Amino acid sequence: MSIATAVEDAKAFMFDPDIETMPRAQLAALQLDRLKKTLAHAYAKVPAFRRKFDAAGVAPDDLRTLQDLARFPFTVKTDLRDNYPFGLFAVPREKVLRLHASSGTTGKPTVVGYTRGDLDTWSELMARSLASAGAEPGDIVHNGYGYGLFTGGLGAHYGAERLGCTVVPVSGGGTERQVTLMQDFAADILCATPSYALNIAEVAAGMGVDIRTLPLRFGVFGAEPWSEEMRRELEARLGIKAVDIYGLSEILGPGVACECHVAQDGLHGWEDHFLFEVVDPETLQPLPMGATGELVITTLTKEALPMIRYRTRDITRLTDEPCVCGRTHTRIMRVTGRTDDMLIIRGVNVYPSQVEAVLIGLPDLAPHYQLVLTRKDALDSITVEVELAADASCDEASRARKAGEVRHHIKSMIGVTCDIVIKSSGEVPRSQGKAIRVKDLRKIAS
Ligand code: DLL
Repeated sequence: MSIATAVEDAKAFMFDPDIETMPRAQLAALQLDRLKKTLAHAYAKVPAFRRKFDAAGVAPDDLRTLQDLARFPFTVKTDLRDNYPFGLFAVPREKVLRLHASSGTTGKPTVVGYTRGDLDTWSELMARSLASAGAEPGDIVHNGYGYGLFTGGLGAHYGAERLGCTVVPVSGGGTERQVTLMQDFAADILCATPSYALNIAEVAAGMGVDIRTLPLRFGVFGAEPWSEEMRRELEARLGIKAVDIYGLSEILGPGVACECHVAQDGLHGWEDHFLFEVVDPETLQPLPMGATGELVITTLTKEALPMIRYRTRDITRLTDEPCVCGRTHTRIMRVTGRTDDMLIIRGVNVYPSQVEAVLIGLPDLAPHYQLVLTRKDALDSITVEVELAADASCDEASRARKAGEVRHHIKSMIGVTCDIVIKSSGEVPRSQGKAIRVKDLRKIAS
């Protein structure tokens, strides 16, 4: 396909072509206008924001250009916890039509709320994202994201309906039934976490169902870090194009950014509703376009829960290089991990997604793995537990050879020495939603 055809093709399916292809100057003017309103709204309605602004010696009127945002204080997850449950809401509680919450590893959950207007914006941005991922009105969307307090299920659900699709609200779990429904209803689009999509592919194979022969065209995968290697694996196993979608509950839920199926190369961040910055996670200074650091997001239209410079902890970089699809919105390149997921093993920084990329590239292994952390005599160790492919030979000698090979590749690609445990097929726990990649036994041991 030539680039021109690709652009026309992609444009045909844009949910909101005027906005998605808006020239930069116009987009920046829209952002400035909305940013001023958001700062004023947060300052007037949320005492916690007012206190933070006052302490930093800034007021909403100090913002004259988009660059002035750098003078405003960051918001972090503990601000939500400290104001649990509704303290950061900028509207009376009765105006909040929906609550979602994410359970943290420690303490209270993070609670987020949406007005009618916010729910409308969310549906629209999810519809835009799904269309960018290849969905079209009339498609059947099999929604395997969890329904409930997690934003994935309902977020994708209302977006798909807004686009004009038929939604199958199946949520996570009951995987054999999911395969049967995908077959019987002839799903066109699969929405799920990448790890759960892999689980579906495996269960289907076990049932003797070849998903590649079904009408399924696109997978819209997100909610956890995944690698290019995992993308290729999912595409091969499911016979689809796999597209990356990003979001977080504190900002919206799914639909903050999404790849286009044309380029599959970075996620278009919807800049008419959000302002993206990347900062150095140590110094907190803004980094230039293209540099890798922590993603910081400011909402531009949120009513119930405006967020000013929210530190996502997600590691990525932005690019403003034009995309072949014709969309002008800045792309967030794949989120490779979180600052708080980063493992430091004897001085080497390791992200689980880096290990994933190595494992999937090796023959005779299944893409199921977990990293186990232990501590002995104040020294941290990492054990990679990975499964053999179902058809690989599993005698002791082959396992030992395989373990040596994995250890060597991880050492040479990532620079860390690991212990390797080669598990038999089916021994690594399967994901029903967000996969648990790291088992940290250090606190228990010490
Ligand atoms: O995971 C929202 C979502 C649902 C996004 C469905 C995409 C699809 P939370 O539970 O609040 O919200 O978790 C947000 O998940 O800060 C990232 O660390 C991670 N995350 C989300 N999408 C991606 C992605 C939903 N595409 C946290 N790649 C975020 C890497 C992702 N990490």
